[in-house]
Amino acid sequence: MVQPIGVIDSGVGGMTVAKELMRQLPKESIVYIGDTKRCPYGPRSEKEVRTFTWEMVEHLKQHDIKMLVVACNTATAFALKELKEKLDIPVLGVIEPGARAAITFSENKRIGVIGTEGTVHSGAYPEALKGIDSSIRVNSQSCPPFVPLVERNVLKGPEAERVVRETLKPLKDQNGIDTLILGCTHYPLIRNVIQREMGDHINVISSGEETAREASLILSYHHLQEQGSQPPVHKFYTTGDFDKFKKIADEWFEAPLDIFEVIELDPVEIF
Ligand code: I24
Ligand code: DGL
Repeated sequence: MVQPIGVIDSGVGGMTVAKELMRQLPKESIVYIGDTKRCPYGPRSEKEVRTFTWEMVEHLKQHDIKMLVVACNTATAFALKELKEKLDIPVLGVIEPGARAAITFSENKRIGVIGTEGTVHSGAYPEALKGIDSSIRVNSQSCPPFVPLVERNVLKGPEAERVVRETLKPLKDQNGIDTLILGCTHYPLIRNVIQREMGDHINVISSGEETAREASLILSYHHLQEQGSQPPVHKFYTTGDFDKFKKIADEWFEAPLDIFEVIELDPVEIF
């Protein structure tokens, strides 16, 4: 039986991670849940994010997944540790791969992180970075206007440039970083604008690419890679509006996906 990789996200942003997984692991099947009904997670409390994340995980239990990828930075920041503890399959978030890559790239050991309020306030990136190398200095900044900007499809041009310039001004003024982690699923879509604003001397790291690389390593380590000659089957589930979800997926993947469905998540009690 083919076992898929489970991918969960607060909405459609995790499709940036799913696309990278499909590119780097073309034989693997994916089952994706986007909680678009309750998106965004960025401004929500830790308890809410943990609860919603567990609800998606409970739903995935029907799909016999062999590995879980938490594609949402905010969900990773608040729930990864407990998911790893309580699930008996490999669980990968988007924070550690991005942190590891940033440390490899940085020459001066000063790293910037941008993300949602939840991700930045959780301190998960500095924790991951310092856990790998305690001498790293981290400047973090939340960028609340970026998710709504991308979701209005403003990905370039004067408005995008203005919002990015104004939001990143404090981080830029502090100076000194040589590497910037895009700690949110949506930011790769405005990567060029961010890169131009920060300058050519800054390495910009997008966690999605790095996460897919690590997913591949984990699968080989556990001998879980798909060997078969069957084409993969990708299933995409949303808790929200079917047409809006499908439209974004069709545009983003530029290839028809196999199954789209609206699902309801059952409530779970967390402690
Ligand atoms: N990109 C994102 N979210 C949106 C959007 C977008 N609308 C245009 N683009 N809307 O995230 C979110 C709100 N919806 C989602 C579905 O349910 C109801 C609410 C980033 C997407 C990353 C794959 C711009 C856009 C697009 C297609 C591909 C990429 C992209 F339409 F940036
Ligand atoms: N997926 C979220 C993240 O990467 C961004 C959107 C949201 O706030 O839910 O943090």
